[in-house]
Amino acid sequence: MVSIQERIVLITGASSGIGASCAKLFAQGGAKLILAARRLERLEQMADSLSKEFSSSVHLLQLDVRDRSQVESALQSLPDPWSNVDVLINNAGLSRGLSKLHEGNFQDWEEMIDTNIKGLLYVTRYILPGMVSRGSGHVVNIGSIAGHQTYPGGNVYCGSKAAVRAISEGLKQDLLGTPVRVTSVDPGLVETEFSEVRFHGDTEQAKKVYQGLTPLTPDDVADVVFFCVTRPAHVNISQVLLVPTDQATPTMVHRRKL
Ligand code: NDP
Ligand code: 8X3
Repeated sequence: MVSIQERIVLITGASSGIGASCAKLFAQGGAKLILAARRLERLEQMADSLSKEFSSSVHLLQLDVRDRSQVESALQSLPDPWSNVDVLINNAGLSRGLSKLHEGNFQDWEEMIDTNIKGLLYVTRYILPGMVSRGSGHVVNIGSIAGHQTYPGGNVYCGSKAAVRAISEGLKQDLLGTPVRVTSVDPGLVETEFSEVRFHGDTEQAKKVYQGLTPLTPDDVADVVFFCVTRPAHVNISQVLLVPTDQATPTMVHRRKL
């Protein structure tokens, strides 16, 4: 395992779920963290607990990845000790709704496309040139099983994650010949705020998604991300599809009777 000590790790969507778990695991490994999300209070609480628990150095960015000029000014004005990002974890993302496409909501579509695809591209575009010119770096994109197989009502969300998958592949091709690595970590069902966001705050409907099965935890996904990042420099874990044992495909899940 290669040490992550003192390496600068930028995590988008660090205020919750998989991003928050990654922050904790990388902090434990001694990394210096740049944590980005829209909910600054959440990030402040995390920074506080990470610096108490692991004496971590943390730099916070209140950032909406959908806003290109915001992304540009935040990432191009990173203070000196933070400007050479070693690891970028493109995790910020969301689903909205589960409607049939012909009944879909335009605002939901735009939110998903703007966050999951365009936001990921904006952040990557501003961070990657530094990695290429310094000759080191690692980009981890959080995709999804939904980028491999589409499910009913998943239309635009699945499309956005299929785009992430294609973008990860394209990045690998474009970076060939440089030492910069690209990994796509594609989980199945993970119990986070994801379903609550998908169902616009309907917690009952969200709970049903995980009822009777044992989903992945955000820590399970963070473990995989950490593993990929800490391989020796000549090893690139290109893609990982991880699902709960109770899940075979997006729609085939094993639920126990409650
Ligand atoms: P959460 O809802 O718990 O976390 C999503 C994170 O993304 C939050 O920190 C949120 O922060 C951030 N985010 C959302 N929109 C924006 C934005 N416009 N700008 C900046 N940050 C944003 O869900 P998960 O942890 O589950 O999701 C993380 C990633 O994992 C997503 O890309 C998701 O698609 C993917 N994924 C999730 C799976 C699951 O079953 N949960 C399975 C497969 C993939 P804030 O609201 O503060 O901005
Ligand atoms: C999240 C996985 O299948 O619940 O990306 O949409 S799924």
